[in-house]
Amino acid sequence: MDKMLLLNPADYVGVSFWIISAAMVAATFFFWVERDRAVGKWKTSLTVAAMVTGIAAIHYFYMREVWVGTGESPIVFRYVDWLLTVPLQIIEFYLILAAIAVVSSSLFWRLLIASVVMLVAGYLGEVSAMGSGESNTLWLCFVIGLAAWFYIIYEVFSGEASKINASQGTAASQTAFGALRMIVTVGWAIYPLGYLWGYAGGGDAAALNIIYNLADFVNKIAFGVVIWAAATSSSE
Ligand SMILES: *C/C=C(C)/C=C/C=C(C)/C=C/C1=C(C)CCCC1(C)C
Repeated sequence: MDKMLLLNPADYVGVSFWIISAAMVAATFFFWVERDRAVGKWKTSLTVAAMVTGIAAIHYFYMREVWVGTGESPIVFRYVDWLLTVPLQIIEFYLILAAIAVVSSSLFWRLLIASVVMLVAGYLGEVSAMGSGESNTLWLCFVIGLAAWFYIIYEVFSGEASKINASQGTAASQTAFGALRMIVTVGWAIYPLGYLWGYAGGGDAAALNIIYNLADFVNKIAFGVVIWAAATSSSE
C-alpha cells in the first residue's frame, strides 16, 4: 500500500505531474518577483500570470496524488483548475487587447462565456466516460466544446477583437497580443487533441494526462512568459 504513495520511475505520467508541479511553483515565484521590474498596468498583467501558475501549482499537487495513488484521471481537480485559470487568461487577453484596439466590454463577456461553455462541455463529456467508457455524450460534448473554442478563434482573428489599430498602444502590447492569439489557437489545440487521443478507441488515461500536462505547461508558463517579455520591454 505505501508503495503506491511513492513515485514509480516507470510511471512517466506521474513523473510529468511532478515536473509540472515544480515548474508551476517556479514560474509563480518568477512572475511575482519580476513584477517589480514592470511599469504601470503591466504589473497587474504579471500578477494575473502569477495567479494562473499559482492556482495550477496547487491543483497539480492534488492531481499528482490522484494519479499516483489510483492510476485514474484527476478529472475534477483538472477542471476546477481550468475553470479558474482560463477565465483569468481571458481577462489577461482582454486587458492587452483593450490597450491596442477599441473593443466593447460585451466582447469580454462573449469570450468569457464561450470559454466556460467549452470547459463545462469538456467536463460533462469526460465525466460521462468514467466507468462506462465511450458514449454518445462524450462526443456530443466534444463537438460543443470544439464549437465554443472555434468561436473564440473567430473572435480573435475575424471578429471585433481583430480590429486592432496599428497606431494604438505600444509595440510591446501589439506583440503580446499577436503571441497570445497564437497561444489560444495553436497552444490550446493540444487540449482537444488530448481528449481525442485519450478517449477514442477505448480510452488511454496515460495519453490523456500526459497531453493535458504538456498543454498546461505550454499554455500557462509560455502565456506568462509572453506577458513578462512585453511587461519588461515596455518603457511606458
Ligand atoms: C490553463 C488551462 C487551459 C489554458 C485550458 C484550456 C483548455 C482547453 C482549450 C480545452 C479545450 C477542449 C475543447 C476545445 C473541446 C472539448 C474538450 C476540451 C475541454 C478539452
